[in-house]
Amino acid sequence: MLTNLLIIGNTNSGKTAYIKKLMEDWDYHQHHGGEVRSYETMVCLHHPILGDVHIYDSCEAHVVNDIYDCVIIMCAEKLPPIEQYKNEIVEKCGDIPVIILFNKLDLEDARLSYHAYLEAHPEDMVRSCSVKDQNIGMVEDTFKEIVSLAQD
Ligand SMILES: Nc1nc2c(ncn2[C@@H]2O[C@H](COP(=O)(O)OP(=O)(O)OP(=O)(O)O)[C@@H](O)[C@H]2O)c(=O)[nH]1
Ligand SMILES: [Mg+2]
Repeated sequence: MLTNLLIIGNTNSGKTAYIKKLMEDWDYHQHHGGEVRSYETMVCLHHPILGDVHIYDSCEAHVVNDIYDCVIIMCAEKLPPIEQYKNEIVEKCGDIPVIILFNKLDLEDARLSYHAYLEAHPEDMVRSCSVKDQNIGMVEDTFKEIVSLAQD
């Protein structure tokens, strides 16, 4: 099973840090030209149950295309243009799961932003994590749930 996942969001929201954290925990292998750069990454991870997961990381909405099974919109203290991303996703990918993932929950500003968003958007699939503090929000747990959603 192969799952293609896109992570988009503002610069500095922690997209690359999130992927690097997953790579520490999952068996990682390089795949045609895939590499971790701070900007626009493509990596391949393998999980014994969830199978192969290709993760793309960008801050540009234009990279959205129909290969994706699921999109993570990464947020931190500042919100990216979520509505614009969602429109782009529906147009290019149709009805796929979109997860609004708040990172940096170890920081007060990100926590405030997360709670405000949750309250204002009860219809959205909103999750939270912290790459820096695994006691606050396990990166791997949120990711496994997201990949499972993408495979449904
Ligand atoms: N406190 C805190 N800092 C974090 C967390 N996650 C990432 N960071 C820091 O935030 C900064 C930006 O992280 P990146 O992963 O480079 O952000 P990015 O979204 O990939 O940014 P671009 O590549 O510019 O689009 C780095 O200094 C990270 O160490 C977190 O959960 N908590
Ligand atoms: Mg990056």
